[in-house]
Order: sequence, then structure tokens, then C-alpha cells
Amino acid sequence: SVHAAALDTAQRFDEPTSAFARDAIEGLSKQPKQLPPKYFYDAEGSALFEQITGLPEYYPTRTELGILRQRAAEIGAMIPQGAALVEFGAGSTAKLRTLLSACALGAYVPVDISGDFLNAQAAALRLDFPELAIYPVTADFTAPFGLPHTVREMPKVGFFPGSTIGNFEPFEACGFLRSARKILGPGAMLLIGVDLEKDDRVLSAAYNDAAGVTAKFNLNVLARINRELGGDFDLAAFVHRAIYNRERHRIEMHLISRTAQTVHLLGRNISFRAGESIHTESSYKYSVERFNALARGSGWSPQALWTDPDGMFSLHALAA
Ligand code: AVJ
Repeated sequence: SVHAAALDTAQRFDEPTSAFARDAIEGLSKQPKQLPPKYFYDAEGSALFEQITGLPEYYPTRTELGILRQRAAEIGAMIPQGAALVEFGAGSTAKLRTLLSACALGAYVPVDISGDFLNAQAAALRLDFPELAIYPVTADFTAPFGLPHTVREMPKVGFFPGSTIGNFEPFEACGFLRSARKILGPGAMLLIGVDLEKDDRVLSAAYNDAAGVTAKFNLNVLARINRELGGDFDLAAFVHRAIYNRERHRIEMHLISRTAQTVHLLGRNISFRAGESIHTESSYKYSVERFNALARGSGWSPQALWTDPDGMFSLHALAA
């Protein structure tokens, strides 16, 4: 029946859904169980994340935007005229708009796995920046991809805000930085947002908000497995938990099974003990020193650094 399900999967699913199916089965077969955080972001999950960014406890988004706005002139001055800005994973455009207003770009190259999202974002940007050349690239930015030929002669500036790098294991973060340096080429610069280590209570509150939006966001990955892969997760049978693991410098999000239960997915039986966890996300936090060491170890030279007055979040300029 496992074989039949695999065949069925190959026939019924498009390529992204098949990848989701493979990763879900693989992660849920591990001990301890896990799911990759990139699957949080379907339409429902992206809307929930947008809501998270406006929560009083969730400081990263507003703090990074504050740094960009406060330091826009300084940051803009570091971006060469006519540069191509390559954004790894195009999200909300508020941060980008701040940059656009502070420098004279030759082109904007958003790179994202969702082509639909890229096109909608490009259309919205064109209204406000009609002169800006936009060349969207539909690709998984964690793997090597080519830049459009139209930007070949332009200076390159990578943009990776939001502390998305925090979702990578340290070895993956190093791999990403190396690959970004190769993609952007010699003489490039990388502007990257990195969340900083801080008081446990502040970190805990940011991932255990009082309104329960983060819990919904976390549980949505199970809802998505049900919707797209035909699983039968009972969402009420799992509870959201986020803890700060100080030894490993990371917030861990888990979904804890309330009871002993068996879930069915693509012909498999997935059994849970009462209290058993699915590890759904790690969000690594860095000190400035540890991030600079990671950057140097990945071939980059730290050039400039900006933080907010409370030292909550950092924005780094690295040179290739
Ligand atoms: C988008 C990865 C930066 O780790 O803070 C927010 C995702 N998870 N609340 C983060 C997230 C739970 C977020 N990143």
C-alpha cells in the first residue's frame, strides 16, 4: 500500500506538492518528528505571518523597519548607483520601499518560490516606482540560481531582511551565505537582517503571543497537510509550544500531541505518544560577534552594522 500511495502521489500531485509530500512524510518519520518551516507559508500561513508582524510581542519586523527608516540615508549611501538589488525571498514590500526611496537602483530582482506572489508584488511596486526595472526570478533561493542577463553589468546588492537566516541551521546558514556570494559575484554587497540574542522572557513572549496568532500559524502547517495532502490531523489534538533553547541560541516551535493517537497520511500510519512533539521551526538568534564569525567563515567581510537603541535586532552590510 505504501507503493500504491507513492504511485498515486506521483500521478495526482504537481511537483511542488510532491516535494511537500516527500518532506512531510520524511520529517514525520524521523525521531524526533519534524516539519520544515518553509511549509508554513501557504496563503493562509502568509496571512497569519502578516498578522504576527503587527503583534505587540513580535518585535523583529517593526524594529528592523525602524532601523531601515532611521538609517536610510547611511544605508542608501553604501548602495552603488545603478545597482541591481537582489532580494532573497520577496515578502512584504515596506522594508524594500524604504531602501528604494534612499538610493538609485538600476534594477530590482525579487527571488521567490511563488511566481504568483512575485507577479502580484511586482505589479504593486510598478504603481509607486514606475521607473524601476523589475526582473522577478521564480526559484528556491536556498539552491543556486542564475541572475537575469539584463543585470549582468550592474553592481549587485543582495537583500535578505527579516532574520529569515534564523530559520537555517548554522551549517545551512553558512551554505546560504556562500551560495549568495557566488550568485552575486565579486564586488557585491549583502544587506542582511539578523535577530539578536536577548532576555528569555522577551523571546518567549514573541513566539507565545497572548492573542494566540503564533499558535494558529504553527497549527496551520497541519491544516495545510490535511488540505493539500489529504491527511487527517485533528488540530484540536495538538498544542503549540515555543521555548528558548539558550545552549543552542534558538527559539524552538513545537506542536505537542495531547494524547496517544494515530494520524493517517498518504497510506501511512503516523503514531504519536501523549506529549510527543513535532519540531516545526528553529529561529536562531545571534550575537553580533557570532554573526560576524559566521559571515567571515562564509567568505564575506563585515562592512557596517546598524542596530536599534535597545539592541534587539541588527542589520549587517557584508562585502564579497
Ligand atoms: C520569518 C523566520 C523570521 O523566526 O521570527 C514568526 C517566523 N515564526 N513567529 C521568525 C516566525 C513564528 C520568523 N521568520
